[in-house]
Order: sequence, then structure tokens, then C-alpha cells
Amino acid sequence: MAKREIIILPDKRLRLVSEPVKKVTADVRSLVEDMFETMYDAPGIGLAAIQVGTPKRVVTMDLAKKEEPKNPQVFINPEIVDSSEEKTTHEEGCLSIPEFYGDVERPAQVKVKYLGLDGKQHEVEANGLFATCIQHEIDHLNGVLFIDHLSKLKRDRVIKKFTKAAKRAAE
Ligand code: K1U
Ligand code: ZN
Repeated sequence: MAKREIIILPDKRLRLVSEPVKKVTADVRSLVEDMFETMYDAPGIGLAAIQVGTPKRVVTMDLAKKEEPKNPQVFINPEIVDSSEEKTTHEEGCLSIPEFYGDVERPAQVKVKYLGLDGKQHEVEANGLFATCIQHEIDHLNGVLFIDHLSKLKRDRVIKKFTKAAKRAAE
């Protein structure tokens, strides 16, 4: 297991559309292990493989509260197959846009089809924070960031701030 570096806005790789996983191989299992180490260390409640620079459709998540036992979940090639008409607004953060938060409106419930680490197809109904988080992570697999759901004014401001910081760091 190894902790990997999380890529930060405005890294262009965050805009890539990730490739589906053809087979759950030892390489995929090793990527998943590294993603959990990276996510728990951050700390975060979710992570998409592209956030560690790997454009594969792999998501890790753990929504357990501090006092609860760990609940690591893996979603390979996740796809939303149904979304509720009802919407909900949740404050979102992103490990690739540190210390910036914004309210995002999304479907309140989604049905998600995915491959497990067992290589088998599964389906799950998500609501609450689970629904918000899985939609945020599937967005990452499609090169979409939560700031894309905010007003252009807010999005441009945050992109400008992170672009300036990246330039300063490169000097
Ligand atoms: O994908 C990511 O960048 C991870 C992100 C997931 C997420 C958070 C909130 C709403 C939607 C999606 C994070 O984990 S940000 C960090 C965070 O939310 C958190 C960290 C420690 C404890 C509790 C929450
Ligand atoms: Zn994110």
C-alpha cells in the first residue's frame, strides 16, 4: 500500500474522461488499496482514481462517522441508472480543491450500477450523503468538478485563485 499525491485544480488531468475497467486485476486491487490509504490520510469521504492521476473509472468511499467502524466501499465503472425528480442541496468539498466549499443541488436519490472488487455486477439505491457523494465521484470520472455546478462567477473566482497559487508554487 502506498499513499499517492492528490492532484489539485487547475491540473488539466481533472478534466479527463476516465476509461472503464475491463477486468478487476491485481493492478486494480492495488490502485484501490492506494486510494483508500490516500483518502483516509487526507482525510476524505470519497476519492476518484483520477484524483491520484489514474484515469480509470474507480471510486473509493467511506461514509462511516468517527465513532463508527470503518465502512470501505469500492465502485468500479459506476453508472447512474435512475435519478429521483426530487432534488436536495448539500454543501460539498473536494480534495482536489482544498478548503473551498459550495452548495450543490443534485437528485436526492439515485440508483447506481457498478462492479465490485469481486468482479461482479451490483446495484445500490443511494440517498442522503451517499447520493451526494456518489454523484460527486461519478462527476470526477467524467471530468466534471463540483464547482461546475456553481455560478460562473464563483467558479471563475476559485479557478483564478488556484491558478495563481499554482503559478506562485512553480516560481
Ligand atoms: O471527491 C472528493 O474530492 C472527496 C470529497 C467527497 C465529497 C465531500 C462532500 C460532498 C460530496 C463529496 C471529500 O471527501 S471532501 C472532505 C470531506 O467531505 C470530509 C473530510 C473529513 C471528514 C468529513 C468530511
Ligand atoms: Zn472531488
